Amino acid sequence: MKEKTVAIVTDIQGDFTTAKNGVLAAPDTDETFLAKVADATAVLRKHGVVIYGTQDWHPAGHISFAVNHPGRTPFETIEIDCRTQVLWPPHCIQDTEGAEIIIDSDLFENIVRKGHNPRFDSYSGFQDDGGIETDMNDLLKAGGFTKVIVYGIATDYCVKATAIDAHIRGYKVIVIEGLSKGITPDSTASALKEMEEKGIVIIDEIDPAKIDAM
Ligand code: VGL
Ligand code: ZN
Repeated sequence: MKEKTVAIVTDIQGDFTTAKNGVLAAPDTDETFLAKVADATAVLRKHGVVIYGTQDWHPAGHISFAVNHPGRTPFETIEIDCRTQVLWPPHCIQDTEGAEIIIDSDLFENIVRKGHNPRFDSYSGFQDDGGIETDMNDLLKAGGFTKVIVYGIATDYCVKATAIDAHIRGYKVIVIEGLSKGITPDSTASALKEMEEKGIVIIDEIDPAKIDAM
């Protein structure tokens, strides 16, 4: 029997893209990249892959925003309750334009929001840094999915955390490097290495035959 495959397209939101002059744009996230992601997603969908998205969805008082820590600046790292927290410019604030997903919403069967708890960051689409699960795993279990394809923004944060959490939960995981962009080159390279070492398959472009054969 053919295994059921879901693609989780992470955080394709204005604030993370150069195409929309995003406040936290990953380099090279221009219209060309967005078109490539949208086209590949449409191809996967035609091939029978179900498409899910994640959406970073923060309240204005979110713990990850440097402005909420007096004297701190974006991209600094601080320790909170024994967790390392990178501080970001305010981004993906609920109900703002920058939080909108900017590829065709008709592609998606489901969007899972994350990062709404002001006290915890949540790069992963499965759970936040406080260990509270989103609906993702229940939805995937209910749908009978066994394989998870992950791509989007940012390779070094959301893609990595979502792929690793899917792997931990027992799914076969494939990350598509060519459909993902990271925030910095160094953290992107180490994220790809870390995922590969865990047994996550990294491929450059979508390849339905290869995905089926896994
Ligand atoms: C993300 C930075 C800040 C991500 C979220 O999901 O990749 N990165 N918030
Ligand atoms: Zn965020």
